[in-house]
Amino acid sequence: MEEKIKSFLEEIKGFPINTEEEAENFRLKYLSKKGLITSLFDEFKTLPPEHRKSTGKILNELKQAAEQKLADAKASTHQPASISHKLLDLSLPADPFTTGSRHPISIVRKQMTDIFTRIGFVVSEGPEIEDDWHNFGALNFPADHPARDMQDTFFVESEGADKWLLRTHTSSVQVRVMENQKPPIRTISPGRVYRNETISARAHCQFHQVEGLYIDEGVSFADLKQTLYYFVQEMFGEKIEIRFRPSFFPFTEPSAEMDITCLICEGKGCPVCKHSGWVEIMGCGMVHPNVLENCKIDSNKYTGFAFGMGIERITMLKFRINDLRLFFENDMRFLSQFRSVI
Ligand code: 2NM
Repeated sequence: MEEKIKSFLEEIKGFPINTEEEAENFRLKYLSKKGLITSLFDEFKTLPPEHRKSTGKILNELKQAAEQKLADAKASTHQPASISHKLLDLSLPADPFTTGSRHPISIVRKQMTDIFTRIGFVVSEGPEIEDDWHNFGALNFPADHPARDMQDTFFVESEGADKWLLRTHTSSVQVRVMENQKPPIRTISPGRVYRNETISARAHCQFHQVEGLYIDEGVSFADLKQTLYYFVQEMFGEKIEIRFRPSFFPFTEPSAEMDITCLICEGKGCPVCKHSGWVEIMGCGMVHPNVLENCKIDSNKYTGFAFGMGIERITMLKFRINDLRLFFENDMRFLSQFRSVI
């Protein structure tokens, strides 16, 4: 019998226990009421008394070794039995499933570009780091224009004569289009722009623009008005009207600013529209002949209109957001409110 006990001791030592299931198999095989060690104790009782002392000693050692092995294994298999049962409770409700959502600026940028691509405009993009020519020179900004000052524009430290800067508008993209394509040109340029502003609820040093450009023979201010009216009706609804006020930009002549019916009070007058019933949403005008000539387009043959607007401004009006800084803080309490918008 002692030989048998010794061989079981070897067997127990080599028994692999890595999972809770293997631990239970081990217990059933060796330590349960019908297990091998229990039956060895039954056999032990039948031994003649003179053999009992030495056999009893190694039999007890075998039992202790088995119990120790099982205890060690239970401690190292990671979950106590009670918790693992909970983990497997298939009747529990599932964890809530949360998906991400688009940033409101991305939502509105897409709505805006969709409206213009439906009537034949093509999206064009360009670099955010620009040279003086594409951001200012070609656009008819005089050498002493205040926008060319460090006060308004971020310049990038650069070696040599070239002055690099962060584009202050996406008109720079349209200069590249005019330089590289022949009319007819119908393009819109959405993108991020930079201006050296003190950050507040109404101003930021970075924001987003959509600029548009249409050049062909015989393009008139009437085309500009009808295109922008179509845009406003698609973007804000059929009740919304437009009006133009004369303005000035270096790259357009004549130039105008366009207002739409105040969305908050529907034109009745409220604090948002300063009781005028109108809110400004963009600048526009007929492309200045100097700009066309700078881009090697014959200004006697071709005319064009252009416009530019801030995506933040449109988004604020559409979703009634009153602080520009919210767009750049990435606070989940703000962003998660746009989950239901596509
Ligand atoms: C505006 C207002 C008026 C504009 C001009 C051009 C270009 F490249 F054709 F000269 N692009 N965008 C423009 C015109 C932008 O933003 C307030």
